Formats: sequence, C-alpha cells, structure tokens
Amino acid sequence: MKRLIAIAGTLLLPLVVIVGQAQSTAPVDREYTLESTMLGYRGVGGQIDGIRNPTLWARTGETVRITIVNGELMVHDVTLEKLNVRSAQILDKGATSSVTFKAKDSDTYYCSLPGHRAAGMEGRLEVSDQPPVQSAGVTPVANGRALNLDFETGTLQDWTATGDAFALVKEDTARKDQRAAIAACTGRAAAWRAIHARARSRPHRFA
Ligand SMILES: [Cu+2]
Repeated sequence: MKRLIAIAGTLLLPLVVIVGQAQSTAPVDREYTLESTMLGYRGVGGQIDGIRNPTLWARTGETVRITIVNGELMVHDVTLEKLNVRSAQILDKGATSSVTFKAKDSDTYYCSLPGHRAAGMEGRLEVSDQPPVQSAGVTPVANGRALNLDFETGTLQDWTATGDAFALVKEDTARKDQRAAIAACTGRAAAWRAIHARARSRPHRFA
C-alpha cells in the first residue's frame, strides 16, 4: 500500500506543477515581460529590454498583462500596490506567473515576499492618455570602460564591496537558506549603491 501511495505521489507531482504554471491567455491590449531576481525586475523584449525595474506604461483603460519569468531559484511574485492585485508566487528558475488588470491609475509594481521590495524589486507603472517620452539609460563607466555589473556572470568583476557584503554572497552560493540569500542581497544593494556613488563622482563620464 505504501508503495502504491508513493507511485501515485510521483505521478501526481508533475500534474500539480503544470496546473501551477497555467497562464491566462485572454486577449490584452498591452503586455510586458519581466525577469524576476532579488536584484529587481529586468525588462524582457521591446523598449524595456535589459532595463532594471523599467517604468511600464499603459494607456488609460487598456487591459494590461505583466508576466514575470523567474531568473533564479527563489520565490517571487509581482504585485500592484494601489490596485492590490497579485500574481501567483513562483519558485523555480524559468517558471512564469502573471497579473492581468485594467489600467486606471499610475501605480507601483513590486515583489510582496518579505524583504524583496527593500532589496530592489519594485518599479513604476505609468497610466496616462499619452505615451511618455523615453530617455535612454546610460551604462556606468569607470576608467573609460563600461562596468560589468551583471550578477549572472558570477564574477562580481566590477563590484566594490562595502562591509561584509561579499562574504555573505559567498555563503549564499548553495542557496539553502532564503534568509541568508535576502541578507546577501541587501549587501549587494549596498555594493550597487557604492559603485553608483563612485560613478556619480565622475560626472564628466556621463555627457
Ligand atoms: Cu521576490
């Protein structure tokens, strides 16, 4: 009997996963995709491609869908603060989840998991009758070279540690303890601020 239950369990598990990833396919006026990591949401495709915590725009009254694709093994969601709508939480890298809503007022999107918003997972949703004027982002530069601040390479090549930030990141590699990971990301955010403070002290590089 125990063995039967075990077999049933292994058969049911993939079904649960598939149901958990089911997405709404109802037609929408505007669609955005964001990759979720502790560093923030990274725009995927279109005008927001590659932008961290991009400002999303929708025309008043449009039906909008924001889909998140998990960029790491960590629980995330996407929540709209004023509208109070929340996507399902996702855990696995590559898992997706979305919110679909009618755009009424400008709002803030963020991750509702404890500590994630503070670590940097938030951005703006602008709702208006006219598209906003887009300004291009500028890659931070030091010593005449564009800085590599991409965590995914795992090199931390151009990062500057403050305090014990990188010591915590090293402990985080096994990803066993979510609290340790959040602590590490708080350290990463401090390192991010530090390097931007350095970049700002060289304003002639940002013509
Ligand atoms: Cu999160």
